[in-house]
Amino acid sequence: MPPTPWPTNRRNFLALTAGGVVTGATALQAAPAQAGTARPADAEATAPAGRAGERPGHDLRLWYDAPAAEWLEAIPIGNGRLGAMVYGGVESEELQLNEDTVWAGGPYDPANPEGLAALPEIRRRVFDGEWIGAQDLIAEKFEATPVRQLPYQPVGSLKLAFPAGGAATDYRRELDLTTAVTTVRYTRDGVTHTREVFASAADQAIVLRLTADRPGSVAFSATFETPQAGSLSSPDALSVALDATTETVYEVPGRVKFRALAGVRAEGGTVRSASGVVEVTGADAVTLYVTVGTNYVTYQDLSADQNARAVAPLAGLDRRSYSRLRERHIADYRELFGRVDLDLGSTQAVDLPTNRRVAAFQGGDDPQLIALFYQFGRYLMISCSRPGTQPANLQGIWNPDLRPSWECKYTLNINFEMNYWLTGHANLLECLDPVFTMLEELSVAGAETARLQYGARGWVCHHNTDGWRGTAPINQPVSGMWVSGGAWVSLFIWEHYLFTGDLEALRRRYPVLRGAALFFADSLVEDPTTGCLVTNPSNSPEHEHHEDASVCAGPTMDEQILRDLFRVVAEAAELLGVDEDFRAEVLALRERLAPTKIGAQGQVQEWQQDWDATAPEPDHRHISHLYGLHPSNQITDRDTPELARAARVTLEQRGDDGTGWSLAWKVNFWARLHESNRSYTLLTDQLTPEHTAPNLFDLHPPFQIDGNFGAVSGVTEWLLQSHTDEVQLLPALPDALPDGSVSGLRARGAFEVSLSWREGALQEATIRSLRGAPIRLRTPGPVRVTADGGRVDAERPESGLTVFPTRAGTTYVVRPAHRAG
Ligand code: FUC
Repeated sequence: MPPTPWPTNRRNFLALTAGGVVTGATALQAAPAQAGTARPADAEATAPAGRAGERPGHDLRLWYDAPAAEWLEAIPIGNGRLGAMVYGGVESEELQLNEDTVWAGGPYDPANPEGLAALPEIRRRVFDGEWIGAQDLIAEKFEATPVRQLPYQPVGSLKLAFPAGGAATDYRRELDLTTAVTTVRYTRDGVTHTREVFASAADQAIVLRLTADRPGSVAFSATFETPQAGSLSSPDALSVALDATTETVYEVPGRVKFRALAGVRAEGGTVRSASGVVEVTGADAVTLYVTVGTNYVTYQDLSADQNARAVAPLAGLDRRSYSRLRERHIADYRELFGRVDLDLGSTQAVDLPTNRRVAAFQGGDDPQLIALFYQFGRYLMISCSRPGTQPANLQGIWNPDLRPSWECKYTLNINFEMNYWLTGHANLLECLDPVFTMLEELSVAGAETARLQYGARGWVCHHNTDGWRGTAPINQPVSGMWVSGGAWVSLFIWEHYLFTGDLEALRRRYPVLRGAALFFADSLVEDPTTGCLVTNPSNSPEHEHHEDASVCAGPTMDEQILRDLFRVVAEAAELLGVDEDFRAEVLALRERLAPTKIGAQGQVQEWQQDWDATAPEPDHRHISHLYGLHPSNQITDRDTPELARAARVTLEQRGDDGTGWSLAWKVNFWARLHESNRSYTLLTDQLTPEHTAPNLFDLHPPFQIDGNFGAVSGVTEWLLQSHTDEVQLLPALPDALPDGSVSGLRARGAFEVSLSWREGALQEATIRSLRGAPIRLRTPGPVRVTADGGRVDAERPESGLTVFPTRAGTTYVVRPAHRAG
């Protein structure tokens, strides 16, 4: 057996869990640490747009029988950086465009230099229960300057107008998730028109193709419109250009400049461009491509030439035929999308347009809608977060408004992390890449905030950041004064390591993780009542413990996040053979964190004091103190049964209503508690028109993409969990989904997992070991394991737990013991 590349052994596991102290419960923080490499996906056959899916009832298309009348009916496409919402009109077409670096404002440093002097008094007021006074002082002296971060901005729209004509018949528009191509087709005046649009990462453009079944029938005029201060031009006879600068109305004036180009390549007919409008008449077919360049290099640097960047992709676009551009796009997309296949069964409902399915959805009558929603979430992730792009903001990359809700920022007190939970299990780890780049940037920007406002080393980021990597507390203290945003996001560095075993990536990113911990090593303070080390000031995200007061010391979530952060920094330092002293220091700090407590109502206590019963909003959407249950592993029914029971009480108290993302978090929470049917019901609540738009965007409301991504994470948790030192198969399978299969999931420990089930029981699973780590496999019943045609010797310490070593590259077949041959 090859050497194990990571510390999976129980000794290590137990040594690192000794620090958690829990009132009335055993505090085990399971610490699976594992290894592996990404597998290139096998390409699947292309299903031509407009035809039936490859497998009946397994059609991964969103489709509609009318053009989009509004933005939430339009179809999102994206290549990670460029996004468009495609309306699919008959008289006109609109591609509402985004580029992920188009933010209002410009480089600025919001750290408040008055903060440090005010900090001792703020802390005193918090410890003395003068919360409103503390918040007043924070608002006066401790908040960011300016106090609001900047909004993410739209580029504008490319608009096509078609010649007048009769009514359209046989209209259909669709998005094929297996190709990431959207198609519009209709017949008008005896001619069938077809339009395909996709956003190519391979060729860095949005590509639109117009064809007709009668020669010479493609005609339109095209131009840009923008809400920004911009101008139109016709740089040559075949293209139009939009040049603009983001709004200047904010305290940080707009300095992002961009150029959008639309170039036309017609087959037959004539093309002419003048005064920013391009006209095509009598063509057989037209390929039109849109490129966008901006001057944004990094959050500190706007020195790029937007014109050169918009022009750069044109050479490749001009050289390639449309079918080649399409092929390159599909091959690139499928490398990611094609890894996971999910089949939950299907009914007649699959024949309905997607918007009508959402309106009619009741759960079991349309299980395929759950699979479609799942794969749509994976599609969105691939479309808005790729190596080299900005990470997914509150709306991914899709935003038509100058003043979007919550500025369309990166909100770190739940939304941003939820965006990325799916990346491990749903096998899209490459999409995490922009998060790591952002973390590096935050570790620089946040070092200034740490130094100026806390007199601390390391780095800090509060509850939001923007395109300029603002890290100081913003808005009102009740929401903005949360200190653990950066710490939470930095844990993705460790998660990536658990799923891949990529030690070199961990080595590169370790300084960021270390810096996150260093900040708390310098800024934690001793709670005068308990002697524990606590954050102060902070809050339990956005939740008031008393009327108008949320600021407090040591909210449970902070202490849980730091328990994880200090542990993983210590584990990483040990693995990398670095920082022996700091390792000892963080482990000692970890011992002194406040434990997760159980309150008088039997609930998980949200704050150090048992305020839960009287807090003014008992059904608040944030359930931050259950961070320990999900995404962390500090609360499990096996290792901390009292806390798991208390988590149930908390979830009952909070109730089953909420925003889209809040429902999605509850799907994950109940799955972790193995309450499959409750989890399922919450997902079905999410999949109703209140929380799911006709185009399947999740609604807070308004549109917020975290709910889409959180749901993918939750559905995966029904089928596979790996947050403890075990890989669990079918840990929370809902009764409503008795038959199905999934392939290509990934588990911590670097395993690729496929499985099928019938009548609610595991039929077969295959586990491919990517790094040769040993596995502790938990199954619903006893299983036998074979590999290379022979039986695998396994230990069975208890029923349903099978433990065996693995070899890298070997696939293990797992079958119920009673059926195994
Ligand atoms: C947090 C949440 C809100 C919203 C916003 C973007 O502030 O409390 O519900 O999701 O982020």
